[in-house]
Amino acid sequence: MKIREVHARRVWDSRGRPTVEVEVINEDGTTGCGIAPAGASRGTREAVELRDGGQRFKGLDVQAALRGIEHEIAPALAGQEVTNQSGIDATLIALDGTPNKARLGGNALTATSLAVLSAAAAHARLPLWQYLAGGRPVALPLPQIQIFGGGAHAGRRVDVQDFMVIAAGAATFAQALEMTAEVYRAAGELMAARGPLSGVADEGGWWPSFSRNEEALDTLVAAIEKAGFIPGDEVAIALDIAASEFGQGGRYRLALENEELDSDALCERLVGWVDRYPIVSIEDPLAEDDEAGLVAFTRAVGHRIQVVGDDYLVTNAARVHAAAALGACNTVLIKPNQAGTVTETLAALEAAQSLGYATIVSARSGETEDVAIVHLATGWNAGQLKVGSFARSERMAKWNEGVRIETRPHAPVRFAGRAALAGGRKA
Ligand code: 2PG
Ligand code: MG
Repeated sequence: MKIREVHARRVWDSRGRPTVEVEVINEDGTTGCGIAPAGASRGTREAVELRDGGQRFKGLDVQAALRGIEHEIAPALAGQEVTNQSGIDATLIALDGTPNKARLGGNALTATSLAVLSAAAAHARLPLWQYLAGGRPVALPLPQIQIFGGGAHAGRRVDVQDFMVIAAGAATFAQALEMTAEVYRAAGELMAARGPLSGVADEGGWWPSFSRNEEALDTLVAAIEKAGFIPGDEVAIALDIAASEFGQGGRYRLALENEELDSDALCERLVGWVDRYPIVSIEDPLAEDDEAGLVAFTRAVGHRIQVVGDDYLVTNAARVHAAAALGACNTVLIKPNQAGTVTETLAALEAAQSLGYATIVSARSGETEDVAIVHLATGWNAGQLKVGSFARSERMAKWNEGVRIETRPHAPVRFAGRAALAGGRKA
């Protein structure tokens, strides 16, 4: 089936900022849409977003990205076979012509590539996850769900970015959400009991009114217990330290504790947390430029917990191979807009799977109602999914989509469960 038309429009993300939506219309009239999400804590090697600059919307408008789609991408894609995702993505990469997609914009390419994928599934009259699975057995991902949001998503109120839970004891995706709903509510009650509740951070996690990073961990354990679950066994903790945000050149500044740590000291601090708290996963424990630190941390705890590369690996197959050769990380975060096309995203995921790394498909802090990543996580059998907290509809739309896939009539989809986790603590 050939593509007839490609259109672009500006829509708005969960932070009220402009973003790019692309609609692809096939010759048979079926259509597909894709929307670019936006990160706040970004790796330096991510595909670059094209933003207009200037005064309007604090420089974040996307008119140039829209023009590139209308004037260059749309004519190049018209008449191409919609199911030829890798060929179309190669066209997009060649048209852009830069190593980091800076000319046409990673946002323009991501939205276009996802729209083409969704139009191909629409033509096949299949839900996206099923189109991607292509008849292979797949499972619903194990969710990582944020309870407190910090770092760049909460005015750096605490240094650690994501305090999350994993309902390791859940037998189904729906049950994982049920368990998380109880923990999220219990955490909110604990926060309210300490003083005035001050709302939520960018991804819907409770605003982190803590005086130490460890106080957030203590509160999270208390919330798991208050909700009636056994910490670690039924509900475990996952962290995204997002260390590139407060560290560079092997020096890390913990603002809350008013301390400066070197790489070894931060590593030691985090290993101490792994010893004392029911943590099963830590993302970006050291900064993206601290490869030796990432190797050392993985050596220290990689047999016990997940060590997840986000800023460091930026959904890039070559970087995943290089990390594996060094022994850095054992899990890859997969974000389509870090790579910029569906094909490159899949290449990173397949590289991870071939090397025995676990994979987590992830949303961004700036999101929309688009639920494509739930389908990618399921159809690609990624094992895990991270989309922020258990509040706000740009997050809930994705959790609800997982429930729909799991409970579809007549042919329920299996749940990956705790087996999807890397590291020994999954058992
Ligand atoms: C991350 C993401 C999602 P951002 O660091 O993993 O939490 O944040 O989209 O701001 O990069
Ligand atoms: Mg991260």
